[in-house]
Amino acid sequence: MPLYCLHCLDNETDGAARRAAARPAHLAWAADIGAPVRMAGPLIDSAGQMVGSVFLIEAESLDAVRALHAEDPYVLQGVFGAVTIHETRWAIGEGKPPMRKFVSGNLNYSSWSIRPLLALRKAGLAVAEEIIPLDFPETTARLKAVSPTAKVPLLLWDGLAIWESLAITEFLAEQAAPGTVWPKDAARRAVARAAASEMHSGFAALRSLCPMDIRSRHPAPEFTPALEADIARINTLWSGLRFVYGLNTGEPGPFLFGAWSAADAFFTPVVTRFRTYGLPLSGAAADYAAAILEDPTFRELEKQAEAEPWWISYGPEGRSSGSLKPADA
Ligand SMILES: N[C@@H](CCC(=O)N[C@@H](CS)C(=O)NCC(=O)O)C(=O)O
Repeated sequence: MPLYCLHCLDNETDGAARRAAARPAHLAWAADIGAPVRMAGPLIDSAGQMVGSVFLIEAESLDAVRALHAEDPYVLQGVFGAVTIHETRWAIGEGKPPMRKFVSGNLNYSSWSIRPLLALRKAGLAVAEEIIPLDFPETTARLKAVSPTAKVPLLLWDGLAIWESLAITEFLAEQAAPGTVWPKDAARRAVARAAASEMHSGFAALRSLCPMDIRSRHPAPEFTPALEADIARINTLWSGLRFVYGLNTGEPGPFLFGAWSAADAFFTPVVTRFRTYGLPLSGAAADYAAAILEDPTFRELEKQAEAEPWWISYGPEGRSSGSLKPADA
């Protein structure tokens, strides 16, 4: 929320008298104000007299803060002479509110966004979430305004902007309790990172032929050799990891490394693609996919994806523009 500084000097004729008369009403108004007042107090001259007021107020816009100021009993009673209002930023000082925000695309479609978002939610870190719907006319401008790559996901953490899903996930792991994002055990952690990296840089055929669309079901695309190779590798990888790590002691659970880890976050969009396009999975890989789809953190995200008002349809040329209704509605 933008922060505004209001610098208000009393009128030189009778400002002091008007201030004294309006003060109780002004203090009651200030205590009751809806918008967050980050700071308010008098301006004091060298003789110790109140000669004005200063405010730091969070508001949606300059117009919103002006409207608020117009209701101040000091304004209504003609206390002020010169008033300036400027937007400001809290760069230094104890009152600086933490600015932690995760910016994603629509949860239904933005597979790169939901990977670190799952890690963020699993870690339970206090970070606000914002969605920039993809493929609308204003999308690129909105992305460029916040992200150096004009892509999501993006993590804003106080003064830091972190892009790239894998880098965000690693940063979150450093903030979270050990074992919440990556496995505690060093060997498992190393292999979990390898699996997540393989996903981050691979499976191009699956990704382009079967775009993520969590809430919908589509016919399977033509099985090209590259798509078949991706499907085979995923079956082998998931079954193999479940065999070696999943059934092992230490960090038990139904996920790739037993307990949930960021490797599962990276493969969750892949699991949903298998469901959306009815792609073949067998044995332990199928059990793993079922566990992901039943996971409460995924279920919550799925509910949000189902409720999203934004739609994108995919044709042979790729994505169409976004719309507020499904293309076949
Ligand atoms: N390598 C990046 C990929 C990010 C990416 O491609 N994000 C897509 C959405 S899933 C995006 O922001 N596209 C921009 C657009 O659609 O305008 C990552 O891992 O974060």
